[in-house]
Amino acid sequence: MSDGRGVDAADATPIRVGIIGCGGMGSWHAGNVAAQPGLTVVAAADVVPAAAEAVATRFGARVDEPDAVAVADDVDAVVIASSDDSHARYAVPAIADGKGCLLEKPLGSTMAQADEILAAEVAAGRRLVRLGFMRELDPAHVQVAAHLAELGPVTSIRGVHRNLDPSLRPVEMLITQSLIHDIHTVRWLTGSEIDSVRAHVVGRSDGFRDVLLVCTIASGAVATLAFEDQAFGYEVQVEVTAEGGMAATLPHPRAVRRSAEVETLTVGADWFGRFEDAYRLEVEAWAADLSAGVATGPSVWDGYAAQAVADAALVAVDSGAEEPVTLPPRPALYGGS
Ligand code: ISE
Repeated sequence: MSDGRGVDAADATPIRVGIIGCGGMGSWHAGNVAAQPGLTVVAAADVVPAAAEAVATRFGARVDEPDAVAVADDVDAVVIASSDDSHARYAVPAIADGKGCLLEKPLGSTMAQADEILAAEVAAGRRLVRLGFMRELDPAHVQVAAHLAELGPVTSIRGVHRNLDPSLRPVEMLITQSLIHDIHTVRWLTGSEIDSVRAHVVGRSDGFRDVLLVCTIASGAVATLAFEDQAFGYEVQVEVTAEGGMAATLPHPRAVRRSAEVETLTVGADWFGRFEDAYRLEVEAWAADLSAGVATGPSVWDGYAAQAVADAALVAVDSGAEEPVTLPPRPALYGGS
């Protein structure tokens, strides 16, 4: 990204990619990066050395320290898939160094971390980050967006997001790590900001949690976003009503099985299966970004605006009231005035 090559990726020297954070998501992205003819994995870093070693061995890369990879001279671009609260630590120097970044969502665990990344990219004066809101690449979500373009203004959105997660996460993480996707989906499909949010948290007797967000949207529409942790499987659905009709993703985009008197649709266990195509298409789009020298797709501003909604939702969990979402003016870099 730093030299804005603008050449055909297949003919060019491969762009050298460092993977910062080699857990489940980082190693998944590494596989997609290695499959791109224009990209090559040259460095792998993780605070858990064995995780970095596994990725390095698989792709013939070197193991390095995460802080070093973010600014290494022989790394052109980075995938940042470390823990949420460390995204700013690696993204800020990588941006200052002119590296293209595929940065996992969210921008951070806190608004202060989101602020740091926004300030860094605004200071750089150009978009370097593609943020990992990969539902924008999911074929089912893309079809919903295409239908909505013909159905007129959106009046309401319902999102359902279920995880089958063995660990019990605090409500803060359910909102900043999981519901943040659904918050982004609302902004993306309506093209409008969320003005205010109410939150309802349901604890079950075994400690599992459901979180329901009710969002008012600047366009006048309303969104209800339901997240269920430790559910029966992994599912993400969105249903949108518009003035001219409705569009929805189907719950199970996989094959049906029929045997004597039984028809079965398999429910997946995690996001790697449900969003396999989206993650592959995301890295393909990122490779095109890197060879063109410009970042496209979900932006740092998208991450910032979604984080502001998550932040207001956390206030709403405690207050029980409708909480306003406050956003600074959108910087010119992201289409603001
Ligand atoms: C995870 O980080 C993801 O991005 C998944 O898409 C989401 O379903 C899950 O809740 C998150 O923890």
